[in-house]
Amino acid sequence: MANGLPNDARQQLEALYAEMQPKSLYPLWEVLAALVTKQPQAPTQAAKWSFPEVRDYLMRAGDLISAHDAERRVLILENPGLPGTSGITTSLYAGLQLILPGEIAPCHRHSQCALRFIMDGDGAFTAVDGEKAIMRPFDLVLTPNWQWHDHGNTTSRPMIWLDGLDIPTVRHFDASFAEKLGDDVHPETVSADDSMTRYGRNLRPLRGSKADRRPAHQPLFHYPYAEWRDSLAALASSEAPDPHLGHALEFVNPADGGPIMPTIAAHVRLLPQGFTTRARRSTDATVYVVVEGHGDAKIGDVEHKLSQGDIFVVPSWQELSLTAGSELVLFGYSDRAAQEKLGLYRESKD
Ligand code: 1HN
Repeated sequence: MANGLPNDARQQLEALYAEMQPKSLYPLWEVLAALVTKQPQAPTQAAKWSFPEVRDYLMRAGDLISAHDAERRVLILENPGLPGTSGITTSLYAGLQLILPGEIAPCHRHSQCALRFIMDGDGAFTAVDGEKAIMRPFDLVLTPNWQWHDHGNTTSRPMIWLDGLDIPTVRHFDASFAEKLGDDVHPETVSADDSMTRYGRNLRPLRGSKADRRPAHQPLFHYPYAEWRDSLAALASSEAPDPHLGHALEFVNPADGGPIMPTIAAHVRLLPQGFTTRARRSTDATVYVVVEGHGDAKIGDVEHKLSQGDIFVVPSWQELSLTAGSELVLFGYSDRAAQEKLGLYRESKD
């Protein structure tokens, strides 16, 4: 804002603004400080959802609309600071999806990439390009962008998972494409979990060979709980936790050792009972799931009680300190993958 101007000049400027406005012209000097802030000024608010509460609403929706009619039966976790955007942060989306026994969520593909983090139920599948991943509690399953995907539940129990997508990021770039396969289910191309044996064991089929099925940049799409939990446990029994993170492991794309997808990074952490992390902030607003245990999250100046199943979001550049009331295990995802490529990512630690 150009302050301290004589009244006369101010009046003439206002007249100039009024004359320019119909031509879609505006003075930068009136808005510069709000455009280029000294530090992030996120509209995103810290927020928390309780899984049992969302589950009840989701089951009620399940009585009223089928997965087929809904295409995807999902309750969006919209950030209270971002009304009308369907975003949980300014770049990411989160929702809880229900698929009932016998249902199919029909096959489609889109520019948005997605992760699924399994919250409830055991044994339903996501198929990616015709390869089923059998989903077990707290597994991480990816749907990289533009890959065909359908979900099906052949078990006798409802299946609920968290969907994390880069919807607001794709909207930001006006780069959204989507199409339906037409058939509900993609033809099965290989047996279930085939990619894990080809690409998930520090091996890959020789490049260009017939066995090299998956896209080279995104070969693996299933990270089972049994594996990541075991690694976290081994880490926790071998050394002291990092003061700011606890014991933390990032999920990586075996093609390049980088984040799981071009726009989204994901990790898990374990805090021993009684441990409190030192405050840390970062530019990647992060969505967390409480996988095991209970505790507290201090976000900025506000304390939030954490129970198993809670989903909570920490806005960009707000300090986070976690306390484990019992051994606490968290899953988290953020847009750090995109920010690092753009040279924007920063963090600071107390
Ligand atoms: C989508 O394709 C899925 O495939 C879930 O399960 C949520 C939200 C917006 C756009 C596409 C899915 C979605 C979505």
